[in-house]
Amino acid sequence: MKIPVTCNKDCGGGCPLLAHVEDGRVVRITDNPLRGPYMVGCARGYQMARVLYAPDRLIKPLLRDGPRGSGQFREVDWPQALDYVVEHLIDVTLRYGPYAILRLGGSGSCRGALHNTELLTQRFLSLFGGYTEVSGSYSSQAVNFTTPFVFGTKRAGIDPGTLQYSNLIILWGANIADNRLGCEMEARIREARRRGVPVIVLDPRRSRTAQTLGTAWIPVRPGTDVALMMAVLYVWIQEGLVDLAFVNKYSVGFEALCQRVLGQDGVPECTPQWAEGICGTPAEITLQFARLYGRCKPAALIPGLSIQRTVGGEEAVRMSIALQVASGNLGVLGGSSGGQTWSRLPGPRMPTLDVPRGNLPHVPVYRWPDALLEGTAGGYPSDVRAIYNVGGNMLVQGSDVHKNMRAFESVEFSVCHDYFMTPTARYCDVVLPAATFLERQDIVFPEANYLLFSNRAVPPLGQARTDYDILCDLSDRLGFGTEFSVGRDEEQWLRYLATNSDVPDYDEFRRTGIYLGQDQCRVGLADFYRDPQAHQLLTPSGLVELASETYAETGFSAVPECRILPIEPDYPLRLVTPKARYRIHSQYDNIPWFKQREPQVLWLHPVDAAARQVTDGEQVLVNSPQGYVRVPARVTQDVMPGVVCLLAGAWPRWNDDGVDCAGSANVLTSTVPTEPSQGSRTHSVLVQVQRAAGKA
Ligand SMILES: Nc1nc2c(c(=O)[nH]1)N[C@H]1C(S)=C(S)[C@@H](COP(=O)(O)OP(=O)(O)OC[C@H]3O[C@@H](n4cnc5c(=O)[nH]c(N)nc54)[C@H](O)[C@@H]3O)O[C@H]1N2
Ligand SMILES: Nc1nc2c(c(=O)[nH]1)N[C@H]1C(S)=C(S)[C@@H](COP(=O)(O)OP(=O)(O)OC[C@H]3O[C@@H](n4cnc5c(=O)[nH]c(N)nc54)[C@H](O)[C@@H]3O)O[C@H]1N2
Ligand SMILES: [Mo]
Repeated sequence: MKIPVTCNKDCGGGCPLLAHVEDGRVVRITDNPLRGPYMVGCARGYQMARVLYAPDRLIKPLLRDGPRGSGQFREVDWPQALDYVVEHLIDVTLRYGPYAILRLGGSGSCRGALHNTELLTQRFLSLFGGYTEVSGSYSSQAVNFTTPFVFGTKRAGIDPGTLQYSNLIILWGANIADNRLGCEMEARIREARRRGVPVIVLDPRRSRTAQTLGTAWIPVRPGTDVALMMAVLYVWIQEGLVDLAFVNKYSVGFEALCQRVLGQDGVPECTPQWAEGICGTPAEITLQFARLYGRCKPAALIPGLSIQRTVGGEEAVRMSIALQVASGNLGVLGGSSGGQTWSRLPGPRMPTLDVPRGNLPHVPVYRWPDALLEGTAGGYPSDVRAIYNVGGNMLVQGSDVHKNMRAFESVEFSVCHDYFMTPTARYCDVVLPAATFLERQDIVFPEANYLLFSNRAVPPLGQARTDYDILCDLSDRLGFGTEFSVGRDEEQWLRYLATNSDVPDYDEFRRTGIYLGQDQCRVGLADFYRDPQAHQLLTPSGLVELASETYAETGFSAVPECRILPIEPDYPLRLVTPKARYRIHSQYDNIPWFKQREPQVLWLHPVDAAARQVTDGEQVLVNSPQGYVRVPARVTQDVMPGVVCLLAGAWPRWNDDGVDCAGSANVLTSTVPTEPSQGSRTHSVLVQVQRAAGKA
């Protein structure tokens, strides 16, 4: 039997797949043949059966039976587990009020209409009577915060299909070959490259994208992109490459930006030589790049989310937009807005599970452990005593793992739904075994213009249950079961949601697994480009605000500026912590097939290695003010001098000295956010590296 399913992992993808089921088991997963020609899945979806049938998969509810973090649990039956949860949620709320429960979660299942780990938990806790919510996004907080000041909207993305019209593609901190950022993106770029289109990759390391998709790699130190972007604009101004008619028609603030770039009030001229000192990018390369970019149209600038997960990342966002405006590429087929590539444009209508929106206290997600540890005394809106975690491995994925452990230790009660005994689950009091996407059905939202139906390939393994079923049972016990489920099971929900959608035939949708929206070449802000008067932006001027007085009200400069974290004598290396190819964040780290394909190592340039007498393969100690990690060094020219790289997502393994010997990147990161967005800055981390011999 071949069953259309959807990989709903958080790569922007939503990949249409086919589960091959024999004798009640998923034996293989391939692409759904009814997909579009450029839609291809990847190992993380094709190999999902390894997750489904992993020997360490949780299949029974567990209650903690030893100290937090010890991993000692005992199996209980479902009624016992659910009664325990109900009793403790009520107890905490009676004693401390409703806001004492913090909702945590992450990218677990964030693309489903029904089995959406965030919406489900929000709905449940809202009906329970309230909770403390985390606001913002680990992924894209700085760009989400900043873009509305510039465009009046966040919705300024592109469809990958439009790349067929591009004559230049710039992947600015976007590692498409590993991270995907949508199901089609990689194949579309590959196709453009075959047409002879230059694909320029700007990254502190020669990523797989630089190796396999790029026609050129331009190294740039992490967190310094804004300076390089200013130098590009400088060259354009000097060489008459600015599209002034475009700038005047569509934007305000260009003059102020020019003044900044040309140097004024003690701010230096942003020449390529100036940028070289900051970015480490040779001035000659910047000059050539600026000329190519200024002349080759249309040009699609595809920024990764990486450039805004840095200190001052807000400014990189503003400058990348400014470049697309100054070069006349905004709103144009084959161009892009320079804002988030990953920002859903209006697509086929399909509602999701709704959440009663109350007036809840919020804490910025990047600061959740601070909110737990400091509470109202530290200026946070509530004192949290319990954690409800669904679809997140926050202890590992949140910055500063040591702090996260303290935060989990500080609460009186914690629950987790997951597939595995993750490091976060180990710190919880109750761990409930959840079903994977192969064991349930859902409607899934990809980034591009289509919807996917994911059928149930097999029933849940053992006693695992869907998050929806778990929360239905808890709601029943708490007396609001009818409000939570509205009497609908999974199938009834999906049929109900589809009734109010653009999908004309639910059964056909379910059978094929895919519904394509009409326009596969949507361009963000295309209406505004066609007629800026009739489609004014929701900014004070109605135009793109390259300088923004409203933004200045946040306490930062109206004009984009360089706010770059300086290195410190004790921590002279800049660490980046990008995504692994064979993990989704921390997911799959426990599955040997994936683990074997990507050893957890510290990338270190030969110059930095020699200065520390480190040889390739040798164990090194990496430390920041937050902690120590011990991993083998990979001495390589594929990372810039002065920069080191450790992929995010490894589950920590502590030795007796409190050193993590697995290489968990967030042992080194801090919860101090980038301002004013309060976003993550996991690519602005300063560390020192030394030989590990005798140290750990
Ligand atoms: N250093 C560093 N840290 C980072 C990042 C970085 O680049 N560097 N990236 C950040 C970003 S962008 C993000 S989005 C976050 C992600 O942070 P998280 O979302 O916490 O990361 P995951 O490891 O994907 O954790 C998801 C968990 O949900 C479980 N899960 C998956 N599907 C389901 C489901 O349907 N139901 C239930 N109950 N559980 C499910 C998985 O088994 C897994 O344990 O990490 C952030 N942290
Ligand atoms: N395989 C895989 N794919 C994923 C995910 C995953 O966990 N695994 N997570 C998904 C999610 S939730 C998200 S939010 C996206 C994240 O997408 P991104 O944030 O774009 O991903 P990163 O891997 O953090 O960084 C991408 C590239 O940028 C480089 N880089 C780091 N800092 C800088 C910088 O300051 N400037 C420049 N120019 N480059 C820099 C890194 O070396 C890396 O090669 O990826 C999604 N895709
Ligand atoms: Mo993310």
